[in-house]
Amino acid sequence: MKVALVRTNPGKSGYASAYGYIAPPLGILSLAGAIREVAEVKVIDAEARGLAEEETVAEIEAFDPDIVGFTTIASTYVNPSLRIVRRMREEGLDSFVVFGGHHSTFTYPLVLREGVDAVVIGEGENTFQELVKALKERGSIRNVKGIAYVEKGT
Ligand code: B12
Repeated sequence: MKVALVRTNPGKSGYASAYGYIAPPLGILSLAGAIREVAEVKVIDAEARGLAEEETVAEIEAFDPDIVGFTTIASTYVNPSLRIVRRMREEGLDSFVVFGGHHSTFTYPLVLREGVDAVVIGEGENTFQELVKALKERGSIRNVKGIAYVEKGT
């Protein structure tokens, strides 16, 4: 089971220009630690590396993950993440897509409407590990608590 964890590049950040640094993506690093026993993990930090969206898509495709998780701890990450998901789909990559972080936690109906497969609500270490295990072992996420997803249109 291969999992890519992505922080997209929202372009100019007020903090980067004011303080001259880009903070490490603590959330997805913590998640990577939480799932490394059950999956091979690759972290793609497009913001720190200044990757364009097509370069981010190319890195995801080259890794060919079963699951791709996008961090949306700030709303600035949402549109770039959704554009990348659309490009992945256009190019035939059918990885299971998970969003997490503050924005998606509070707006999951909107995010799910855009074609995201599941949203992890709140802190992700335990829930995401359960989700990865469920997909690996059963192929179904039905009994995983702490997620939002669409089933039969609801
Ligand atoms: C530290 C921090 C920063 C730092 C570093 C952020 C970073 N790049 O890592 C700095 C100072 C740079 C920063 C900047 C900004 N921030 Co800030 N920041 C925080 C703060 C205080 C903590 C975030 C953190 O590191 N938490 C610790 C880590 C371990 O947890 P985490 O990232 O939340 O991840 C966990 C869960 O969210 C979840 N999760 C997260 N991602 C994913 C992905 C997947 C796939 C899954 C399953 C789960 C998951 O699981 C993780 C583990 O439990 C939060 C408030 C808070 N108390 O959480 C605000 C907060 C995230 N920031 C916020 C904002 C608005 C911003 C700015 C837009 C401010 C600005 N106007 O410029 C910028 C955005 C920069 C950008 N590039 O977009 C808002 C976001 C609200 C929103 N809806 O957009 C918050 C919620 C504060 C608030 N209440 O207003 N921020």
